[in-house]
Amino acid sequence: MEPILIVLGIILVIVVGGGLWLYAGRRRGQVPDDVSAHKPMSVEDLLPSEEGEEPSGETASDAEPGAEPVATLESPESIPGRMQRLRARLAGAGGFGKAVLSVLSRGDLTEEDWEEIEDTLLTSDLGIEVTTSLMDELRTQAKVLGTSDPEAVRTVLRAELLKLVDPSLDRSLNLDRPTPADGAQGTPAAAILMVGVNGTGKTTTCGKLARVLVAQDKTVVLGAADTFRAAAAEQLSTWGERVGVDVVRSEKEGADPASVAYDAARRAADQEADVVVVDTAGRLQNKAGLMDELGKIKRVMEKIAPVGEILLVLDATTGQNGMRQAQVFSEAVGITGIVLTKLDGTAKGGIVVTVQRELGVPVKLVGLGEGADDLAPFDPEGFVDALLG
Ligand SMILES: Nc1nc2c(ncn2[C@@H]2O[C@H](COP(=O)(O)OP(=O)(O)O)[C@@H](O)[C@H]2O)c(=O)[nH]1
Ligand SMILES: [Mg+2]
Repeated sequence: MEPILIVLGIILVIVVGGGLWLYAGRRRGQVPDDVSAHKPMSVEDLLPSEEGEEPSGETASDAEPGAEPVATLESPESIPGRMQRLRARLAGAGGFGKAVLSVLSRGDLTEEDWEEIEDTLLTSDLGIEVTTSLMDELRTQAKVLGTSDPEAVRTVLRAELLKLVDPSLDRSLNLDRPTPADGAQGTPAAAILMVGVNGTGKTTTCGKLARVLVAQDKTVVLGAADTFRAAAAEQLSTWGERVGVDVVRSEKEGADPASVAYDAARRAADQEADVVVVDTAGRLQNKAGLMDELGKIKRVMEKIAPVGEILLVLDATTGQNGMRQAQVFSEAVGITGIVLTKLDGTAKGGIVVTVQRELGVPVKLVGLGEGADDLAPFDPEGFVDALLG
């Protein structure tokens, strides 16, 4: 072959190869959204996000070369990031603590001032019993203190509210891998059962919780045991797809919820997943029916391994009515923790105290918005600080 042809060939390879490399580089540079998904928290992150418009999209075309092609996947926000954002949102709701604080800071309180404080506490869903004892405590402290120094008053009120919320309670989710039931195959996952009245936020919480767990590098299986409405399984599947979590569901509307729950626990054990989260229907037809359905779901799941968490989902905006429903659920099935949703929609944070006292179990998670990452572990100190503004 002519040497000139060899030289031309080499030049051609360099030009074409270089061009392709540059093109690929530009394409990589064309996805600033992906880059911004990993930037630190900013003010915009504190604002409510539009449904389906989470900033953390990641698609297959953005992935490292050689990675498995996957559908549009989202990377959920980390725990510290969401705590900070949720705290800001809670403070924005204007807690009752702030109102009480402003009266207390007047110093030399008249009977009228005390009545104002009492009214504020009562309308915050603290209940009469807690309000009365808190009033006594505050009156005593005010006498001892004998000052209107806002900092000192704040310290006293903060301590009293914190005592009511009880920072000593264990609020961690039980995610320990359970011991398999006798004769069960596979490696059972930690099981979480989500229960509560229709509309309180169960399905949403299952999805948000899956995201929290994925952000903690856990593998998750979701079970759509609300077979009452086909839309419920669809809703859960959408959540699952967004973070790349398997969803076990029945194609048949009205299928046996217990059998779906069992299949989900089975699938999780076969896959050696870390956690299985099972959504249920919230029909409150009568207590016997509820006990029957939830009891059966729990029993069949326990053919694989014990259920470590039964979370009661409560809507914080429903006040006393919600409390009555909660009682029925807690009698129907043993509750291990409470998820208080829609705290963003109420300044009545007193419900946290009331529900813990009446049900005897801690609030473990709180929902503070409709956004995908608007769920966080409940933090008593952060909560009280937010109430005080
Ligand atoms: N503002 C607000 N809305 C919520 C929260 N959690 C759930 N929701 C909304 O409540 C509605 C009912 O939720 P869903 O999960 O379907 O309730 P379920 O019937 O118990 O499964 C939906 O519109 C959710 O977006 C929350 O923490 N804050
Ligand atoms: Mg639902």
